[in-house]
Formats: sequence, structure tokens, C-alpha cells
Amino acid sequence: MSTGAPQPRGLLYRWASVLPLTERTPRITLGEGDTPLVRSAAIEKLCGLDELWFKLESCNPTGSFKDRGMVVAVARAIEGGARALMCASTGNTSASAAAYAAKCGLECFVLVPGGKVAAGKMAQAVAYGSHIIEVEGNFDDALNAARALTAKHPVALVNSVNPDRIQGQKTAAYEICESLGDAPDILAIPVGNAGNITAYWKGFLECAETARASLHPKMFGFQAAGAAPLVAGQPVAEPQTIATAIRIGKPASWAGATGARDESGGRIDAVTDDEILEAYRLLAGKEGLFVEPASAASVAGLLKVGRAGGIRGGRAVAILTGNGLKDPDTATSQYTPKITKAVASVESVERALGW
Ligand code: AN7
Repeated sequence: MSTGAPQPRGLLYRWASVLPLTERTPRITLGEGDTPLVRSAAIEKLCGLDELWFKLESCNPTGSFKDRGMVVAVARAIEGGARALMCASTGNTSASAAAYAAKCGLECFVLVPGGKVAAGKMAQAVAYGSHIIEVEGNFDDALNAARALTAKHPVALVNSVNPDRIQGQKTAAYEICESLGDAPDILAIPVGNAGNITAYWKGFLECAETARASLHPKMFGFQAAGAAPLVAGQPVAEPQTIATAIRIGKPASWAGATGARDESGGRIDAVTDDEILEAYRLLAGKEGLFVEPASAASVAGLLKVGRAGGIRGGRAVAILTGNGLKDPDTATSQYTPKITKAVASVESVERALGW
């Protein structure tokens, strides 16, 4: 007879053996990880790939990949005696930090660039009860302030400069190797502060070392053209892009990103806002996947490289980092909805449809 109690879910249960946990680390969870890997219907052909798979990190509890790193960072902060968290954020890190803080009874302070965070993400930070500080300046300025503040006050910094974040985020690479039975040939990922590309590369290297994979992927990172310091080879003082999540001019994990690129034989390229929005519309319209603009950058990049003849078959995974519902303003600005009014009768709906 079953006792009826469900098995606990979440990263700290599922991936305990590859995470820096002790017996005293609290096994907190919001049900993060174990996200779907789904095969492309249409876009893979446009890119010249044999197979394209989408890793739906938008299916994490707060709607983005950040929950993977956050659950580890918050658990370790609690283990270390923290009572409060702080982060700088373009919106997803703050949503995630605020959610775990709410669950664990911690205070959470989030520093966000004023007027540049998508509406859904602000709603999350408010709903989860965090203290929100809108700073003048961009994400890079906010991160500098958060670093200085957490050095001075007893508050745990949960940006990806915290190595526990990288440890948690690497688990997505393990899941991909497990689902596919090996690593893919190409891993396409949007790059902002560059923690995620650093974490995936770490995960794929560990998978190869532990015989979970026979190869490692070429890491293809994509930045928005107005915020592409890694492509330019120098920081961007005034980053600009419609993909506000990756509106970052001085990535903290700079060396991690260039290391992943160079060690894997990959590339870090820029995609324009128009290219991002084309991929955004294709993902929704041809794949049924509504993502936020930053997430579409990974697919925009594959399309761009593929159309230029830079892809010759093979299997790729694109990381869809965040949910489209987070940024309703971009969604409404992209479409002119065709909506017909009718009364709720057969005749009226038939007339409205021209049947
Ligand atoms: C949807 O939330 O930096 O290169 O403060 O929200 O690891 O920074 C978000 C980044 C990609 C880039 N896709 O990842 C933040 C923040 C989405 C994102 C990225 C972000 P990193």
C-alpha cells in the first residue's frame, strides 16, 4: 500500500550527488528542474539542422531558468545562517530570489534598473513580497551596488557571481545528456551576465568526465546586438535591446563565457532586435512556444548561423530561458490581433467567421 505521500521533487533531491550539499543543507524546493525537452516542428529545417530540441526552462516554477541556481544558492545561504538575500536583476533573478525567500521566510532585497524590467517580472517581485529598489542606471550599475552592499551588511548575494548559482544551473546540462542519451553537437543559449553559459559548459564537461556523455557540444552563445560586449571584446557603457533580460554591458562571468566558447570550439555572436523578434514570432507561431525576447535570441542565432551556411546538420539544443507571459508589452506590440465581436449564438458566430 502506498502511504499517499508523493516523492519529493526538485533539484536538491534529483541532483544531490553532483551539488555542493551537506547533511545540514535544507532540502528546499519549489519543484524546479526536470524541464521538458521538445523536438522542433519547423525551425530545425530553417537552420540546416538534422535535429533541433528546445529545453523549456520557462517551465520552472517562476517561469525561468534562474530557479535552478537560486534553489542551491538559497539553501546554502540558509545553511550559512543568512536571514536576508539581495540581488541585482533585469527581472528573472529577482523573481526567483523573491519566490524562494517567500517560501523560506527570508527577507529579499532586489535592485532593478528603473523602467527596464518587463511587467510580469515586476509583478512577481511584488507578489512574492520582496523589497524593490529601482536604481538609476543599468543592470551593471545595480550589480556593483549589490556587491558593495552585501560586503557591508549581513545579507547574502544571490547573483551568479555566487558559485552556488552556477552549480545549480549546470544541472540542466545533465538533464539534456540524460534525455538525449548523449550531449548534443551544438548548444545554443542567450548570453547576458554569462552565468548560464558558464554553468552549462561546466555541466557538459562533468558529464563527459563521468561517462554521461561521449562528446561535448560546441557552445553557441548569442547576445543582443545593442548589448554585445563579448562580441565587441569590451564592455558596452549604454546597452540597449528589446530583450531587456540581456540588456547587460559588462558580464560578470566574462571569462567563463569566452572560456566556454574557446574550449568547445564554439562562437559568441550578436543578433539584432529584428532577428530576435523574427525568432520570437516563429517560436510562437510555428512551434507553439511563447517565450520572452531574450530566450528567442538563442533561436535567432541558430537561424542566422544556419542561413549563412555555418551549420551542416547535426543535433542542437536551444535553451528557452524564460516564459513569454513575463513580457506582455512586447507581445502586444508585436501583433495586431484579429478579434471579431459576436453575440454567443450559432448564427452570430457564423456571421462573424464568414461561414
Ligand atoms: C530570460 O535576471 O541577468 O547570461 O538579472 O532572464 O546567465 O545572465 C537574466 C538573464 C537569458 C541571460 N535569458 O543569462 C537577471 C538576468 C533570460 C534571462 C538570460 C537572462 P545569463
